[in-house]
Amino acid sequence: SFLDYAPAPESRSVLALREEYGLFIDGAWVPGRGEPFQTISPADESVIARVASGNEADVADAVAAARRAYERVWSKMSGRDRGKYLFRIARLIQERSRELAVAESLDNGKPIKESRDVDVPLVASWFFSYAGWADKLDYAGLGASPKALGVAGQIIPWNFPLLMLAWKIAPALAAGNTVVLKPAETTPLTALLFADIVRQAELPPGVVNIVTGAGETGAALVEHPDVDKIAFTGSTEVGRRIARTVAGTHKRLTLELGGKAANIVFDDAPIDQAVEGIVNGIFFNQGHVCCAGSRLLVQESIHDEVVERLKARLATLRLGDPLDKNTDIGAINSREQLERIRELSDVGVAEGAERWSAPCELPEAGFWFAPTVFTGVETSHRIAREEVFGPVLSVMSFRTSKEAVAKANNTPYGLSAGIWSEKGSRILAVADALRAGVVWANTFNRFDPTSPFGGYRESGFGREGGRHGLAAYLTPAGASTGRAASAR
Ligand code: TXE
Repeated sequence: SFLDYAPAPESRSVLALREEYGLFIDGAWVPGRGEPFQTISPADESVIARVASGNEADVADAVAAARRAYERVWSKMSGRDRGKYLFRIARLIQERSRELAVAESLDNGKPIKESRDVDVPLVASWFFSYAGWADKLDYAGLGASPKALGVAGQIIPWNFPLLMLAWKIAPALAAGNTVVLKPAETTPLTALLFADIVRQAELPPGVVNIVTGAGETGAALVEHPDVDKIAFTGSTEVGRRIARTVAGTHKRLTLELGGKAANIVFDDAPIDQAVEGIVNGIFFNQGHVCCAGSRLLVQESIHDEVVERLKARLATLRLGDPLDKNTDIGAINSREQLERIRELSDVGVAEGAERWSAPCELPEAGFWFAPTVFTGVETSHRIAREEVFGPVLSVMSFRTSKEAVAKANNTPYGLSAGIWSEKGSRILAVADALRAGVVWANTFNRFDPTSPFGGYRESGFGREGGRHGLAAYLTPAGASTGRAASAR
């Protein structure tokens, strides 16, 4: 029957990978001066490729190339022409979508279903959306003829490697900036394939530069005096360090950091739909999602029923080979992250919460963690307060809307939240009272290039997406940028 139908898994043979990758600077591949590193598949720990590491001098070369490209070409080009390049990139991403999806799943460990149906289509939509903005900067909300900032330094994490690249590069280029981007050290592959796309699209050399490496490479980019803007997505700890470094300089800064989102289910919610939303909210991408619904708040009268249905649903999820089209739960991105998840999960048990893990067999090689649900969680428990960034859900209950809001807001973070209810008035009132940058109602983890995304408090500041995301790379006409001011 059709239920037995098992599509052939994707394979790395659709990729034409090189054994070694250099840095992409000024439109060309150059060797890095740092110690090269290997990028591995977290599903079986096999080596994918050797990747160059950029040191301070390499970062300086990349910034110089970006500055030249900005001054000589990109800032002189009309918005319409910049838009044409962005449209071209978007089309190339669509044409090469299968290859990009396989590369992403291989390097990151996420199920091919997700990279194929979520990540890569969103990447294309981000470039399409911002391509349309390139000749409409007057509508960015900063008055007529706003100006680009100059050279943007962009540092991204490993959970959505290509999508985070798109969130950073698309608005920056549309607004007329040039960029130096540093991918995360465990997932450089799709950024390197993107460099090929940049070449294929015949972007002027230096407009996009990709410098791979670890934290030190990122730090060199943050410290470089000729960078005008830093855009960072990653841990709160590194975000804080970057903010300190940038303080007192002319650099503009946006930070997108961690989260501990509440997913609130009221007793009038459509339960089947809510259970799917809870699963998607926390187990999508193995829970490596800054806006993951990691705290489930369920109204007391339906708590037991929701937990029971949730466990039954989790028992049906298939964990395994990220390239298998039937896989629902892939690999944890790195050994370090797996250790972090294990440690916090054990703390959960030690602090008195009840742990349940989905009954699935974990492969021997690679990094794996079964979908896990904690019940009996107290607001003081570490699993209720700290970002686990893995497939671990903490369940708590509440009686009234007021209590739900108080519990949801009881966190140092403020990135996202979800509400499940049939009552529109309740949804509006609760959404208004939640301190979160994004609130979903009867859905979760939905992204769109026209919606601003970003947080409050320790989740960072600034918005990405839509007009606000564009404005983050612009300055009003007449307002001199820090760099121009300091040059006078
Ligand atoms: O993050 P890092 P890690 C959270 C999540 C996770 C934890 C640690 O809770 O468990 O952070 O993850 C670069 N100057 N998030 O250690 O180190 C680094 O090379 C400049 C949430 O992987 O912040 C990588 O490119 N850059 C988050 C990027 O910063 C530096 C996504 C992120 O890595 C640097 C990722 C430095 N001093 C983790 N040190 C989210 N918001 O989605 C490192 N980097």
